[in-house]
Amino acid sequence: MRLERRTLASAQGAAALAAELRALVPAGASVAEPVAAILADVRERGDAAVVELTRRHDTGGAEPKPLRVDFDELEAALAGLDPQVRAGLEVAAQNIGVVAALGVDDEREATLGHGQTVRLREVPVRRAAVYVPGGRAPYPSTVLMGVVTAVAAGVEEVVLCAPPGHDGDVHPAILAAAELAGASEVFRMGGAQAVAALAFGTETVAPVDVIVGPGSLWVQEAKRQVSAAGLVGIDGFAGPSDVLVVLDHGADVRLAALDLRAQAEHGADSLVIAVSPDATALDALSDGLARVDEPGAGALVQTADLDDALALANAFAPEHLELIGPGAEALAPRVRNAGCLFVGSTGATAFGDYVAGSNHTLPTDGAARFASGLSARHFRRRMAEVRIPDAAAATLAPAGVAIARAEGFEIHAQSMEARVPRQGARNPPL
Ligand code: HSO
Ligand code: ZN
Repeated sequence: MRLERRTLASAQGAAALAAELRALVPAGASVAEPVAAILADVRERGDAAVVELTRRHDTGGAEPKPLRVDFDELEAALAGLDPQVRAGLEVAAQNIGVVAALGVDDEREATLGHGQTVRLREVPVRRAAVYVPGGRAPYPSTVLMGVVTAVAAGVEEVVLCAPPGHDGDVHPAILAAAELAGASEVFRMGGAQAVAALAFGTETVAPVDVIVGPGSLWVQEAKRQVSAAGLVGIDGFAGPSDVLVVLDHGADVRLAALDLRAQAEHGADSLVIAVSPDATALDALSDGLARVDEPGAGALVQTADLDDALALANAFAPEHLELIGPGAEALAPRVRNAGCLFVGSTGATAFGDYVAGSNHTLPTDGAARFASGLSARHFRRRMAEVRIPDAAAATLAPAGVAIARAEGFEIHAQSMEARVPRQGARNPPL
């Protein structure tokens, strides 16, 4: 692992150092143009384009199996799953479901001073898709994070898609997890072509309202383009994964080292950072991590105190933030920007990756300043439902009419006035 040493002299330098740390993982080249071409191709040629691109990019030229996975294939995959893995996934699904249900807000209603009622209703989208990468390793846990959350949000049709490998099929662990989580349809497709099929629809794939989930730069760019085109909602842009661990004096360095290595297991573009006022802890980390095999890059940052460590954490807005050591609990309420916050020495990020119940599809690349981890809210929208009794119309109209006329909208004004009940008179005819 490549770990650089840095010092943060004062909290004022936090933003600049955070930017420098982000730059340790170089950004990928833009794929906007080729992705736009794939989107256009799938929009025009549907299934045929998806299958052709799958053959070219995913199956190494081999004929892919049919786009839609049959129900009995899903059942067989679940039946064939190692019982211990299945038991683990069941624990995970149960916990993810409980937390996802917290994201379903109660309806709220206000009766306002003029007598009208405005109810804020929440409705799930009808059909949503969860994208799961194929790549080096299949992540059944990511299937659960998306599908269980969508189901808990009340989505009627939850579609899962994942690219097939050279055998033409999706990894059985992904199929098993999809079945366990209650996906209604599974498609063998990946990359930008999968996102295109989900957004535009093809002969086999009905279009969806929302697409969530991690994936390659191509998948993320495709999601960005179809969302910018106003076709679907998305969860966000998933970049390289990161962790930042804040160690107080007396923190267990061995545990911190394991969590940094666990993050680095995700590959060469993962970013790992330890921040501490304790130079001895950082020295120990430096020694311990110099010889480990995991690829990742990152830094060990010394700060004057825990306050400065927190300033750096908030400026960096990590995907995963761990606070370990005696000062962790007191620091926690002051964290503003993190995808998911793990408080205390037992709070390994790995628990959150699998079984804690919190979601592991999180904002990366500093997006934790403004974005949230995947939750039921990504699958639900809010709308106001308005009722205006006659008496409210009478008292609201003068206010509304004045604004409408000031904006030059005479018919808006009349539309409100026409709702004001008149004593003994009828509304004028059309
Ligand atoms: N740490 C990853 C999630 C994951 N870890 C899946 C293992 N499997 C992104 O939060
Ligand atoms: Zn992980």
